[in-house]
This record gives sequence, structure tokens and C-alpha cells, in this order.
Amino acid sequence: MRKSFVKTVMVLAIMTVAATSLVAQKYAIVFKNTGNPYGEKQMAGFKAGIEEQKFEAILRAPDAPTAEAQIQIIDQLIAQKVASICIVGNDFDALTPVLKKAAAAGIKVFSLDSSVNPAARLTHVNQADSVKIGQTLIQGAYDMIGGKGEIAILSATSQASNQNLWIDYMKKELTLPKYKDVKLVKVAYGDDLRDKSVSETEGLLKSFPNLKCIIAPTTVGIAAAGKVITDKKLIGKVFITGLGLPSEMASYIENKACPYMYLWNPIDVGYLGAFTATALVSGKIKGAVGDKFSASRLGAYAVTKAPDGGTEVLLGPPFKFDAKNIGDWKTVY
Ligand code: RAM
Repeated sequence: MRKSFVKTVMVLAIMTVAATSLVAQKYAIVFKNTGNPYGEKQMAGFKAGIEEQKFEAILRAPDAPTAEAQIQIIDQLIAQKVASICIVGNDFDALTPVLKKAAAAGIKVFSLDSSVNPAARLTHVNQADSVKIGQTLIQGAYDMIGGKGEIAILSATSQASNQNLWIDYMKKELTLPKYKDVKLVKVAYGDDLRDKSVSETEGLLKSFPNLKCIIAPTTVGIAAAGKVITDKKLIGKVFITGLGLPSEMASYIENKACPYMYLWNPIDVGYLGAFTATALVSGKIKGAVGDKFSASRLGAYAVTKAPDGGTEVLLGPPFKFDAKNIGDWKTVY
């Protein structure tokens, strides 16, 4: 009798500990900054994936897109004892010490969308092949301007590792003989802030009156550029392309300010991040090349080698949006 009572108490205690640790498992994502509809969709996908697995998601983003502001948030998350941190880096290197501190506290750290140094992450969830993004954007601009003329890039912050990587591959593509008549005149930075992106676009138009195309590899930048070109009645004279949200860009694709652009599904990027997070925490994967896991409705994924020497989980190819298909996508994301 006494024995079975002790046994029952022990079983209950074990069950309580197990239940508490399940309930207490918190999975955090830290985006670049607030006020970016792309970031909101990415975080919504992460939350959906975490909640589908019955865990708790913590969604954070600083007001300003700086590494300093993200460091403060990460320190808070370490104190909260989260199980995992998924970081959308505002800087490739500056977050390394705080992320290493998180890892030393037993937190599984990985980056998504905008990578951090491989020394500070277990893996990186990459939305699309970075080399292909760079090549595709230059090829798209080349076709738009008929193979010759001045082009400019309107980026996010000068420290954003995803944009910087894509810009590097754009520059590499431009060295091919095919592009001998295409001149990249400037890389401007709108910091993923709407007003700054508008004024940087205006600055480009003023400084380079012969500009033929602005490539904005940021959803905030491309929407701002689309608005400026439309408001200034420059449609057909200066083209816009880059990476944009169909919901924000539909009117600029329809009015031909932006004949076509590219993106992937930001909800899926976040959702894939959620399953990467739980696979790391459960020990199913370590972030090493060859590790495999399932991302529920997205299917099976494997960890592969990333071009920066670390590893990554690649969502899939980028998608082209133009006048023919934008109507199907503008209400989706
Ligand atoms: C902006 C952000 C984000 C990037 C997209 C394309 O919203 O900079 O990190 O992936 O653009």
C-alpha cells in the first residue's frame, strides 16, 4: 500500500516535471526591426510553426535595425531561459559575443533570412540561393533596360548581411562581358525605413538623371521606390526591380513602374525556422551537413553547406512576379 503510494507520487512528480518543461519551452525569433510587413509575415510563420508543435513562441524586434538593439533583446531572452533563439541579424559579426553567451547558457542559436557568423550559429535558414538571387536581379535589370545604361541599388542597412551578400553576387555578375554597357553608379541605403528609402530614391534620381533602373533587394526599399517613380511620373523612364511583397507591389507591377520582381513566401521562411528550432532543441539535428528533419506541411529538409563556410537549410528557389500572376498573389502575402 505504502509502496504503491510512493510509486504514484513519484510518477506524478515525473509527469509534472515533464509537463512543466514542455510548457516552459519557449522559442524566440528576433527580427531586424519593427514596422516591416515582411518581418511581420516571417514572424507569423514562425509563430504558426511553433504553436502547431504546442510550444510557446516569443516574437521580438527592436525599434531600430541595429545590432546594439538586438543585443539588448538577446540578453533579455537569455535571462528568460528560452530554449532557442532564431536571429535575423542586423550585423554579421557584431552579434557574435552575445550569441555565444546564449549558446553557453544552453540555448540553441541559429540565424534566418539575414545570417550571422557561422561561429555564432548552429545553422542558417536561407530563403533562397544567395548566388541565384544576385544573378537573377542583375539579369532582370539588364533585360528591363535593353542591355545598357546606368543602374543603382537601393538596399536596407549597410550592415545587413543578407542584402550585402546579394549585392556582392550582383557585383560579381556585373563583371561578365555581357554587362559591359551596364554601369552600377551607386549603392544607397534606406535602412528598411520607409521615409529614408523614399528620400534615398529621390537622391538617386537627382544625382543620376540618366538612371535607368533601381534594384532594391529589400521589400521596404522596392515599395518606396515604386511610390517615388509613380508619383514623379517616371514610369517607363526609370524601372524598378528587386525583392518585393506582392501585397505591397501589386499596384506598381500593374502600372508598370516595376515590370517584374522576385521573392519567396516569407510565411514559409518563418515556418521552416520553427521546425529548425525544435529539431535543434530536441537533438534531432545538430546543424551539421547531412542532418535531416521534417518541417510538417513543407516536407523534408536537409542541412547543407552554406557559401560562408557554415551550414544552412534552404527553403527553395525565388519566384518571379509579373503582370500575369500578381493578381493571384497580392492577397496571399
Ligand atoms: C526586407 C528585409 C528582409 C529581406 C527582405 C527581402 O524586408 O530586409 O530581411 O529578406 O526585405
